Amino acid sequence: MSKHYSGFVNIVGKPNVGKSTLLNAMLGEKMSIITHKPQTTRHRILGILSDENHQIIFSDTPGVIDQPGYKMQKAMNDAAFSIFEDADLVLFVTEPEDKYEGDEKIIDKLNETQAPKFLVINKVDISDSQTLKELEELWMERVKFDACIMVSALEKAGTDHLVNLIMEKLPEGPVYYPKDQISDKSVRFFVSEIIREKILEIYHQEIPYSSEVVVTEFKESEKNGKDFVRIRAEIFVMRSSQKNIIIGKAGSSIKQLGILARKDIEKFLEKKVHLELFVKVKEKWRDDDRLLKSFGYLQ
Ligand SMILES: Nc1nc2c(ncn2[C@@H]2O[C@H](COP(=O)(O)OP(=O)(O)OP(=O)(O)O)[C@@H](O)[C@H]2O)c(=O)[nH]1
Ligand SMILES: [Mg+2]
Repeated sequence: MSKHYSGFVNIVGKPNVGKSTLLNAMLGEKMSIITHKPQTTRHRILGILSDENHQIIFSDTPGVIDQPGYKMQKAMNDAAFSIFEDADLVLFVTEPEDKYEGDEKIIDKLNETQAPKFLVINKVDISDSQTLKELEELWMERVKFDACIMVSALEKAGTDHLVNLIMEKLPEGPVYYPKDQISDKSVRFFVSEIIREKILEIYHQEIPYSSEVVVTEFKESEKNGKDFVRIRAEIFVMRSSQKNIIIGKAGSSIKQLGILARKDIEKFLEKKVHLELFVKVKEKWRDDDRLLKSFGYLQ
């Protein structure tokens, strides 16, 4: 019998450095949503990469925030820091624009963790070798990384090499998940994430950060011999003024949101989709334990 190697590889770093883009590049699948806005990822999401003798269980996590402002951000930070507890390998992601500030806590955590750790410098496509070298030196002085790898997650440059290095570091271990499983999250979760990604893209300022999406109905149906999925989702916002913005003049904005989200959901499900969106006001959802629980932020 040949040996089996497996482990939990946890991706951590500040918001917007490209953690989710990197996860998707390594998996070759769009698993995590990506936008140009910080704090896109809100939950810990597992992405599983298996071959015959290996299983890597990646965790994408929310970007680490120095000063969380409300309970949801606190829960996001807890999710980010929780990854140090069960890691077989930590990938710390940074990029040339990620200014070195407010990083003491994460540096302490990195130095405390017993697991091997890689420094991943992302976005090399928009930098030069001098800057990258300085960045590497700055980080290598502060944390005992086992390796430094330069990548462009966007262009998938260096990401296969990174996967190979990870495989070499994996301990011998069991098959944690069925080999054909690629995530721990449900289809409904990914559908709500796609809608949230479009909210981040279309709306400005505080709107995306005040919104949460819940899929309340997901039904596979058939019409005229064709399969389709009927999806109903609710968008929670904090104020009725925000509800008006989400809906837009004569419903124009929510219509655009529905079209963009439906297209991507259809791509994801490889089926026709009928999508209905509803907007609800829940004033303090970001600080409400019960709602945060029902949205999956708290246990
Ligand atoms: N030029 C360039 N841009 C990148 C690269 N990787 C990611 N980006 C961009 O950086 C932005 C943030 O990417 P994300 O993957 O959402 O970053 P994240 O670290 O997951 O962010 P949070 O979820 O908010 O913590 C997006 O606009 C990406 O397209 C890269 O290698 N090169
Ligand atoms: Mg992310």
